[in-house]
Amino acid sequence: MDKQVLVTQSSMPNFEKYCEKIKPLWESKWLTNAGIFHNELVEKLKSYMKADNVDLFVNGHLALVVALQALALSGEIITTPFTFVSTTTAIVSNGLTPVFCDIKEDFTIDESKIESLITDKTSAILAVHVYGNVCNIEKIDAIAKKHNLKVIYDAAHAFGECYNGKSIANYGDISMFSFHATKVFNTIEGGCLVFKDKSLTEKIKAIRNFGLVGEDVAFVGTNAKMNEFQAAMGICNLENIETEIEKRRLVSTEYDKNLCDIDGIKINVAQDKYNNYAYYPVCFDESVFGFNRDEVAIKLAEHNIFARKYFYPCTNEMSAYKGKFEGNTPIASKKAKDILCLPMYADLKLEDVARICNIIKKI
Ligand code: T4K
Repeated sequence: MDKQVLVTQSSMPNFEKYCEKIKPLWESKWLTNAGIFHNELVEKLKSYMKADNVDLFVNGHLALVVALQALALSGEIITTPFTFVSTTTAIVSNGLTPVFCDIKEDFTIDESKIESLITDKTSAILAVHVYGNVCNIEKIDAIAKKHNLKVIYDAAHAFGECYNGKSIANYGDISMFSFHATKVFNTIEGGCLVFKDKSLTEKIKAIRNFGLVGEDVAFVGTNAKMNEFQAAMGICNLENIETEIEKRRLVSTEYDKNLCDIDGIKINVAQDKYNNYAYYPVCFDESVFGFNRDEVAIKLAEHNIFARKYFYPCTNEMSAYKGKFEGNTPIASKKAKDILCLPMYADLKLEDVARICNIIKKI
């Protein structure tokens, strides 16, 4: 039986180090609700992301839900269907209407198609740095300014990235990062918001804590607080972030080397520019490669290698949303049919990468 390789594997801190870190919790018995590790992680992230306003959440999805609520958006939100369902659900669960815009070759929202979707009901653009590929920030910013719209980035995949010499966290009105177990940086489950407007601080804090402001409930809130075990995991993992990204870079380079010259296979060329190597997405053009994405996935699975179809289907083709919300998104639909994310994680052995590529080549 071939060795099993899953699409990703969580990076863990040193076991003793984590145990040492969480030991004081047995004394303090303070496990959640803005404890010492929570506050320590906030400060460490501010420094790492060079950001002034950072708030932590129990997961990235609720962070995004809270971001949209905090900005008091209304009506329509222009967004992409080529994403994890969380992006669309965050919009709909806020009572807002997603208006789907198509994507470009690099999987991010096609900024040239945004303006034609703006109506008098549009209040924001919610774009996604898919696989860590950075959206066209300048154009999106210019459109938002011209039409007085808010910009939210779902930066779930983009932790640790820089753009134009600045941390990616500092673009748009709010950026959301996911710290899920499958991400470049994890707090087991978790996420954060980085926001421009300091005056949102208390509102965001309140919404993620049941809307409480003192004894009053000022907002219809939720419970989205990060606990101390998550925060401690984050503090330990953050110490290794540079090594994590460097190891991923080596894996990515090995894939590139093996796959770049195969007809019908399109690798993610945008990756090297911004580089956190969160995913290794590959598009299979059946008419040239001879096999479609599903056939490749099955062949890899026969060898105990489990690649994943991130992101298939597009969110506007999912039963919950299909037919309910607008969107002419042929490129997103095509990409969703061709895409396969190959295994990618820091401890993936280069010989396993070579084995995966050989199976693909033999197909
Ligand atoms: N926006 C975008 C663009 C996103 O991609 C996501 C999440 C969000 C928003 C929301 O952020 P969070 O609320 O999740 O913070 C995964 C993740 O659950 C999800 O975080 C992620 N995106 C999405 C793309 O993928 P699954 O259903 O594929 O996970 P699962 O359980 O099949 O795991 C995949 C592989 O990861 C496993 O085969 C092995 C490995 N793994 C998994 C877990 C759970 C580990 O090594 N350790 C683990 O603990 O959703």
